[in-house]
Amino acid sequence: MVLTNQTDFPQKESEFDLKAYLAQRKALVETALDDYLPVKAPETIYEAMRYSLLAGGKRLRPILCLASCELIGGTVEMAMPTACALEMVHTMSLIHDDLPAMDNDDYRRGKLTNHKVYGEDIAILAGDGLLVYAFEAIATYTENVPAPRVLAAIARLARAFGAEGVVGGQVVDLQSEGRSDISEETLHFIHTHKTGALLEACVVCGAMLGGATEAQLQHLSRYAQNIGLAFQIIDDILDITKTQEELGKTAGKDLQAQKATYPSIWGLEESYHQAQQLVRDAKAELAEFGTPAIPLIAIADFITTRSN
Ligand code: GRG
Repeated sequence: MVLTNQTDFPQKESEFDLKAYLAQRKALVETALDDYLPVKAPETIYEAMRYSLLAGGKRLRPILCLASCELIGGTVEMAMPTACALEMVHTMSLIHDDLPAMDNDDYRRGKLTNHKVYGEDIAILAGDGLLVYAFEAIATYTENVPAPRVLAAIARLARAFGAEGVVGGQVVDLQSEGRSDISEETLHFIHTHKTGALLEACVVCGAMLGGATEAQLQHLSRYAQNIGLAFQIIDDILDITKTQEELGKTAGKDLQAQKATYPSIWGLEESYHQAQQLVRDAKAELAEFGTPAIPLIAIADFITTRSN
């Protein structure tokens, strides 16, 4: 069963076709991204922005945002501009992360990285353009949502992406490279900020737009924190166990850059067990939502079963 609106929610997890749901949501998001960002003059910058934004990827962040808005009783339409903005800022972070001054990567989403195609100067600006346009898109295209909810979502996204969140996590990650004395606490800080903060914002912003209560936001925030950490643990495992073709980006980068990871501290098996426990904890936070939470439950399971 593919969900198109609230009334389609399945009554049992076994009736829910996650693969079809993810494919349908990905297609909706990609159509909206294409519409929101047409090519204008100067063409080079729009082409560079679109090159990375429309290069594929799982679209997990916008899908989480749409799903949490619907869980609260909102619609896909109410959350779509914010969902796309979340994908824009995520793509921006990937473009900058791949730059020679950061991770220096040649491949992303199965294609050459932005700076390899357009040069470092344009890649920096493509990231900047996406970051700023994300906020313009929310403010311009959100309809049928009370303005205070939209403002709250904008503030939440900005906080998650700035020095208190993704930027802060990236800084500590860069400072930790090549050091053998990184504690589990520091690793936890890096991952909860660099990866977890944005995933949490996706779920929380979607729920805010749908009109969630404070208590519902607390549950969803903890759900997202747990899947965020599980997501990064699995990312570290995949970096070791998969090939470049399977990942669409260079494999084995963490070992090469002498990065501390969960597998380097706990080993592969224990890391996988920890990720599974986090997914169980995440799902427990959804208990009070009943059957409308089935998509978020299935997405939590997908975090540990994904292969790229
Ligand atoms: C935040 C203003 C600002 C600047 C960027 C470079 C940087 C600062 C932060 C790096 C953030 C980063 C790249 C974190 C890694 C997150 C992660 C696990 C990405 C992979 O996500 P997937 O697997 O990728 O969802 P797809 O391609 O499927 O979207």
